[in-house]
Amino acid sequence: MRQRTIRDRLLSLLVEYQPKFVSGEEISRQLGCSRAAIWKHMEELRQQGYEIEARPRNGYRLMYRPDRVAPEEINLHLQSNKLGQDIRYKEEVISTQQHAHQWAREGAPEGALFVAEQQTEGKGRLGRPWHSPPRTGIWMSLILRPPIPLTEASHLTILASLGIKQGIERVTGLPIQIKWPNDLMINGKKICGILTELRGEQDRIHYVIFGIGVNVNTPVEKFPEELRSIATSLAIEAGQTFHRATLIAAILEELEKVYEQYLASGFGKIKKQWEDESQIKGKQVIARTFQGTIQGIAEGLNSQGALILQTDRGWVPVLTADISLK
Ligand code: BTX
Repeated sequence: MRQRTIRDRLLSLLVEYQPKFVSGEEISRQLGCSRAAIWKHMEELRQQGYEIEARPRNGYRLMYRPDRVAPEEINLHLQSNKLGQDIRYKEEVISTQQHAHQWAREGAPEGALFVAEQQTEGKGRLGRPWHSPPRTGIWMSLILRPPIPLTEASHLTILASLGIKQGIERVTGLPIQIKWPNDLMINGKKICGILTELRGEQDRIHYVIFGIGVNVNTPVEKFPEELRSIATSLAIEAGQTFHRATLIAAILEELEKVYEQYLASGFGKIKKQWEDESQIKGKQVIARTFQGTIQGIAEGLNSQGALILQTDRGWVPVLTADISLK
């Protein structure tokens, strides 16, 4: 398990006592460090936008807590074994995927997470852009090192969509639909996209990076015109905003459960659960693939994670495509 830093523990104490004061003496005692060290960490928190009132006789009290997805905020909520135990954070990046790839090449541990407040060139599949405005969504990349062959890589997007769905539902209570292979939707509009990228050889995956983008508190006017009919956010759908760090923690915890289940017992149960939750069986599907368009009735997933369509020409497995329901 991750060692919590002094700053993590200081923030956690201030949050725990909020709206009351906590004395400098108590902080020193609990954190096991000097008043001077505490003062330094208080100043760092203030620079990050936390408002902390200091009164000579009462101590310190948290007046305002900015909505940030920094590690110390995520750590306040996260109870996982591996996922998110090592977090890197930046205010603004081109794409969190870039940073995660570099980190993975340098040996990032399984479960390492790169998260940013804003992406200037967030990317979707096939080089498509992913709109990632500042401080309204979750833009993060998670590194895993599953001991599976490349041929089973399709399992990963399936299990990611299940885990992320469950994490978002746990916090928001909103009903999320899964759209194969990599989108989560509410009322037919996209709230989350998952980009799975990996490096490996035939019989071994070196690492997988799940790029996860969730529109959390994005108001309608922050979506560009062309996305308004196809995209939505959790806040728009629920009529309330959500604490993004809490959501990240829930997503990581639920994803970890599904991933551990996968490593322990294979794809079978996950496939079944995905089929039940996606409600895709029996639906008329149009799948746009590199080879052309395929129309058929969805039968579910095969053991590889491909979507099976019953077409005029018989069963066709579709490994990657953009699909729409007829
Ligand atoms: P995708 O190719 O399935 O979806 C991209 C398409 O979705 C775009 O062409 C556009 O039509 C639409 N779109 C763009 N931005 C949004 C948005 N914010 N909400 C809803 N729809 C949108 C999906 O690819 C995978 C996206 C992964 C994004 C994450 S964010 C963290 C990580 N870093 C990074 O650069 N990408 C991933």
